[in-house]
Amino acid sequence: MRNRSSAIWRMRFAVQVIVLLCVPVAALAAPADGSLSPTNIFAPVSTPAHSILGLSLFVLAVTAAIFVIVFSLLVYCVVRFGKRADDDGREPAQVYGSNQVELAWTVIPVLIIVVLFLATAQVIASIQKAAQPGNAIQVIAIGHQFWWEYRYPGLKVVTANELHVPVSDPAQPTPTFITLLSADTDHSFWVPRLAGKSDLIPNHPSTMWIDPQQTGLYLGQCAQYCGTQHAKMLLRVYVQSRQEFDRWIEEQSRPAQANPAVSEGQRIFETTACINCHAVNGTAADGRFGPDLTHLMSRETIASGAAPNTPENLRLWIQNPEAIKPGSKMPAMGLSDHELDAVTTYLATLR
Ligand code: HEC
Ligand SMILES: [Cu+2]
Repeated sequence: MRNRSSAIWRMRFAVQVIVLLCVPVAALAAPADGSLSPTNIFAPVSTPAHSILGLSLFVLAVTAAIFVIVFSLLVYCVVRFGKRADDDGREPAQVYGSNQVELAWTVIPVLIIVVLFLATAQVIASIQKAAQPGNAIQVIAIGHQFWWEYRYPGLKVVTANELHVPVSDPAQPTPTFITLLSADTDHSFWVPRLAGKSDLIPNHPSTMWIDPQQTGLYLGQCAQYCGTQHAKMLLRVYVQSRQEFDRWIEEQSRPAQANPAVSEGQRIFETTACINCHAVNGTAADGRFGPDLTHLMSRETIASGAAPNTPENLRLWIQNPEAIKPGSKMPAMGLSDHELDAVTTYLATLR
């Protein structure tokens, strides 16, 4: 009698363990409030991200099957062969060596690994060898500590931190091919809903591509530790309709408009070291160490997504970048309150 009740207890314990182990998987698959995280790897909108999700689900299915088989056998053994109340305390028969069993547990895992390897290699190859159509958008992305520079070669557009690309109709794809470069150390471009991670390595250009099929804002994050402010090196990709994108390109390719009302701020900007690091197209400022500011106000955020682009944040940033991004590569320039106001007012005209 005691035997049976202890077996039932063990069985119940095993079931509880299995249920507990399943909770994180269920939580991953379905967020409680039903909303989608902007970086959700389960909601791809671009071909490379779709292939990667398909592969992940395949790997998950294979490993889940292995888990269920191994765990069931384990539970069976615990329940069936555990110590019993009427145990006579003698050592059970010891078995050494079995060619069949050893072959089975060597060959089967090797086969599983080969299948996983081939599936992965196939996805990598299909993404990497995708041909670049003539109408593809070209972007050069340059990783800097701790911000992103984007250049549209041939279009005279240079911007920072907020990448704009056109939506790609699957019937007539207009993918964006991105050449990845680095100005200093390793970074990694990762916008999970659009594509897998691709590293930006100094002196080693690489390419990736996306063909987002839905307009919207897609977020990401530098995925390779690159220094103090790596965590605030955020990625923002704006996928726009073709008309909006063309309009954006047109606006971005214009030089900055001179505005006599803010000439004091412009003068301070141009006589302080700002222009050694920042460019404002159409003026004397042609620094390249920091973000291009020609159309600063067309961006929703500053400092690589670290803060919304409001006049207060701009002023605070120029006064003391450390207040927003400790360890950033922009120094506090020690401007007076009056100079700060004037420079901020000038920057606010750069639309
Ligand atoms: C030594 C080079 C350097 C100097 C000098 C410098 N900056 Fe910067 N600036 C940077 C860098 C680098 C960043 C990017 C910081 C980051 O996001 O990590 C930046 C970011 C900015 C941004 C935010 C741009 C964006 O889109 O995120 C503004 C605005 C700005 N600087 C204004 C100024 C002004 C005004 C001055 C002069 C008072 C100045 N900077 C002087 C290097 C410099
Ligand atoms: Cu980085």
